[in-house]
Amino acid sequence: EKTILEELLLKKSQQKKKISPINYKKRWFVLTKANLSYYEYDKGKKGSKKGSIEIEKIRCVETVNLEELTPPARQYPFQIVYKGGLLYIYGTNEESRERWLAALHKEIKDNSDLLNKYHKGFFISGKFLCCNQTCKTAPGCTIWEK
Ligand code: 4IP
Ligand code: ZN
Repeated sequence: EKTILEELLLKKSQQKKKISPINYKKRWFVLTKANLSYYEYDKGKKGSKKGSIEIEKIRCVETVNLEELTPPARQYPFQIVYKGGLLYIYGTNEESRERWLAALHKEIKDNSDLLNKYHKGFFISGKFLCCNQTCKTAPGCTIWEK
């Protein structure tokens, strides 16, 4: 499958389990028509695959508002809302983030079940900072201007 875009980006752990740690890992992200996948990356080499999201399962791709006191490495967050989870990724700079948003928007534009509303705040400590809803799958609080 042809690569549309690839870059070393930071990601936040998805915390699929209740006791999962919050941590940030550098992963080599690869976008194809079918998947957004991320791999280990060490000494300039792509390693084993750590995760993958099917493009057709994506429901929203958008920026996220910064938390207070965000370190320099996490200034350009964006979110991937998909059937099965919520992934936060950090662009290396504004151009990097814009490139990923544009490429992803192009690939998901004909997806069924794209959201009309999303959350512009992070989901942290069991709630969305934007609306205080406590369920990760709670309906969005802000119109998504696609
Ligand atoms: C892991 O922490 C990594 O951050 C995983 O990211 C992440 O999986 C795990 O979240 C989290 O527990 P440790 O390495 O300290 O175990 P990666 O897969 O990039 O290594 P995600 O789902 O974010 O890929 P959970 O929710 O899968 O446990
Ligand atoms: Zn919200």
